[in-house]
Amino acid sequence: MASKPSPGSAEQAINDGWYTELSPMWPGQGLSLKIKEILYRGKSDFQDVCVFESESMGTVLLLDGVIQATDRDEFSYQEMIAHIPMCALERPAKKVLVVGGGDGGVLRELARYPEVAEIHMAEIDKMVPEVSKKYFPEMAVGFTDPRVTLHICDGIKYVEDSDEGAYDLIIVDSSDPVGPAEVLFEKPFFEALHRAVAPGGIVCTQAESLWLHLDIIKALASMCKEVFVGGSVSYATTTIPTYPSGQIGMLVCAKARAEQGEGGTAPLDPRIPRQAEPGPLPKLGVAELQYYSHEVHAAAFVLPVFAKKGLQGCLTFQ
Ligand code: SPD
Repeated sequence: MASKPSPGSAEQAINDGWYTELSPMWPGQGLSLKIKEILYRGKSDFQDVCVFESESMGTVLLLDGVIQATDRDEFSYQEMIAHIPMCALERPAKKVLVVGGGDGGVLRELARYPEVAEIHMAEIDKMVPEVSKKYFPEMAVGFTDPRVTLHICDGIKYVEDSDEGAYDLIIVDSSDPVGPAEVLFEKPFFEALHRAVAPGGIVCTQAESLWLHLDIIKALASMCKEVFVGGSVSYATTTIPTYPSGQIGMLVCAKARAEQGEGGTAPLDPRIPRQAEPGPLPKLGVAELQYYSHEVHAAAFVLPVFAKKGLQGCLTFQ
């Protein structure tokens, strides 16, 4: 007898030439994409990995049956989660850490900044960079930048073991909080992130959808406010057709500046872009930005009324 597909696995989600994204995180709905060809299916130590060619969105990467990236729209998420914090910083970032993000898209975006000296990535699943390099060369091109060091390891342990204030920016490019990424949404991890980021630095984390996960965002933002004392916590949003509800956001948490004691200067306001928009990177074949601009940066923090009300008291600038 054939074994039953595990819930959330790619086996469960692929039927009659169509993939449907099913998850208890968005019950009762599921985006469907018509499949041209399945290119890869594997099971790593951590999750189910699948790549397929779709009719409408190009190549698609699934982890545990959930869309992580498609050729057609990945730039909106990768550019926003990288450039919002990079451009909000008061001083150009020199040392950046990416936790997760094994597809390489965020690395590609960070590589656009000539001032960055070191980019570290802590990715738990070696299958994700391997598969991405093979099937998503335009996204994974960031791995070829000489400033990038890939550490295949537990991201939490990596952050805990980092020196205090080691990074100007830490980006947590995680999958959803079910499965291997669940721990990346918990307080002990945020306390470790706070320790590892420099005073005046930023931690920017994938923070789900306003339409589906307002309760998760509320809890996450409130917890971050407890951790980033004297700093600031903000939510920025981007549109992306292949993520559930077509929208995803990020929490942008600024650590208090060294000189900023109680009653001192105001916390960093990430709604203001301070660093120049990065350009193309011909050396790696990386073209102009397609989504991010300073105008989009400022607009990303403007929340619709229901979200503003729902997050009342959880964010620093309201
Ligand atoms: N619902 C899916 C959320 C996935 C966020 N991470 C995507 C990784 C892209 N680098």
